[in-house]
Amino acid sequence: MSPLSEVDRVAIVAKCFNEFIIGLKLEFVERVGRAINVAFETAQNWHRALVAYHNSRQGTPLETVSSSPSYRHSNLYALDPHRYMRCVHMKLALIGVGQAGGKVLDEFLAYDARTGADIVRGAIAVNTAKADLQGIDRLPKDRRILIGQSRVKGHGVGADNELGAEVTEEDIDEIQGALDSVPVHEIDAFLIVAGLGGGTGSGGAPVIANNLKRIYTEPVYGLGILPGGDEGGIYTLNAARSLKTFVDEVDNLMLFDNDAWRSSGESVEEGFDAINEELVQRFGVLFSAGEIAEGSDVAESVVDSSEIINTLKGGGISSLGYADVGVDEPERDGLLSRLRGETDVGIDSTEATNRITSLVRKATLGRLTLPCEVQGTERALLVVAGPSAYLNRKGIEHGRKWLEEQTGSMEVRGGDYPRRGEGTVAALVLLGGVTNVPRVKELQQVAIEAQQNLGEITDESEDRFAELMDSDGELESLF
Ligand SMILES: Nc1nc2c(ncn2[C@@H]2O[C@H](COP(=O)(O)OP(=O)(O)O)[C@@H](O)[C@H]2O)c(=O)[nH]1
Ligand SMILES: [Mg+2]
Repeated sequence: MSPLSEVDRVAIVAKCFNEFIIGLKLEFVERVGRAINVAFETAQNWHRALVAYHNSRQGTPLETVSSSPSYRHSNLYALDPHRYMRCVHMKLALIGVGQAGGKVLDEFLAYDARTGADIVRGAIAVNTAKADLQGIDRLPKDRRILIGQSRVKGHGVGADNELGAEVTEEDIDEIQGALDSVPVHEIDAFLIVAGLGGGTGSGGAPVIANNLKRIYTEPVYGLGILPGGDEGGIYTLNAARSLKTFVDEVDNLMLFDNDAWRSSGESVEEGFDAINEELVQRFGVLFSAGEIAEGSDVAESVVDSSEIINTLKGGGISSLGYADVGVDEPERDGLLSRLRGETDVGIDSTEATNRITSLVRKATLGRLTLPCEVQGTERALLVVAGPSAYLNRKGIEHGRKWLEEQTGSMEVRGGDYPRRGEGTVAALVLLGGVTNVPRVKELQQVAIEAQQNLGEITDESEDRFAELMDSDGELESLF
């Protein structure tokens, strides 16, 4: 970090004051108290954005910084009050491949609609099965791309992932054409979602990742769903082969294991709906962390998209943990109430600290999207979300340190995500680059056995069929 020059400091103060006045003017008509809050927060935010950007540029003069195209394309520009400080959170182009990919994509769109998170800046669904594409409610028709029509006539590839990969390759131009309408300058990353046990998603997702990596500079992430153990050998074999391929094509592969999330009792479809909600709640909190919506709280150390990108940077496989607890949302704790000393009324700070540390433990040691050993994780990110009065800095720091001990990693980031309206404090733990994953080892083992069995069964049944048709040379074919 380089120190700010005197000129820069003056420029920042001037700009902040300017925003303060604009904020005042904007809101004066409504209510003076709210105006001061908004102006104060705006100034704070912009100040933070400029200083952070200045530091990241290592001393580039501020004037050059604020007018340069790279600043305008940076996430921090999104904090600029002229854009009404809309977001520093992750903005994604989402590509759902196959049936599971399409349904999870749909659930992400539902999450955005419900919370106003605005994660998804572009979305397409790709499938070989026409019926599956029709089932995606929230995506416009022209964003649903049917591939492989000449080969499978809209009926899907069964669970043949080699065929899935082939037809995706053949129709890659059509997929690319649909992506041309995605505003790539607005996104931070691509996210390709697919179930790895089937045919289309399993085979197609790695092909699409490979293509995106060749064209764009933005990171390409995968979100892969592993099949349940009871789905059978073919699904396991598909998943193991797809996993091996997919992980090499993406910048990071986040995994969700259906086997660990199986819910009993319900039908498979209802079960999947419930699982998809759980899945999207986790990834939704992760990707919307850093969102600063109109009039929201301002935090001490807000997580932003660059921290997620850095945690995912080293590649490999990642897993997510999550835990939350209900709390009463306090009234807005803005400047006026702070001046009146009302900020923490009713919120005990020791209690807030303990709440957070216990949530971090629960999130890490409870059910992860991909069950794995936490020890040996290369990088981690802790996000604590909730009303800002509950986001106690000490708690977050304790949680982060604990996570450092548990993972043995030197690279554990932590921060808060102030948000209102959910009525919860939540801890989200992203384990980037997990190395000790018994489930993956098991999957490979079962897949190898399934592959051998399949080979033997094919050989055997060929023999048996030959025996069945054998007439000791007494009968001749017609031609
Ligand atoms: N979590 C989740 N998994 C699903 C869903 N639908 C299918 N799957 C899983 O995804 C795998 C692939 O199935 P599917 O997506 O239908 O295959 P595809 O259409 O050929 O890509 C299966 O092995 C299931 O485990 C879903 O809605 N949610
Ligand atoms: Mg299916």
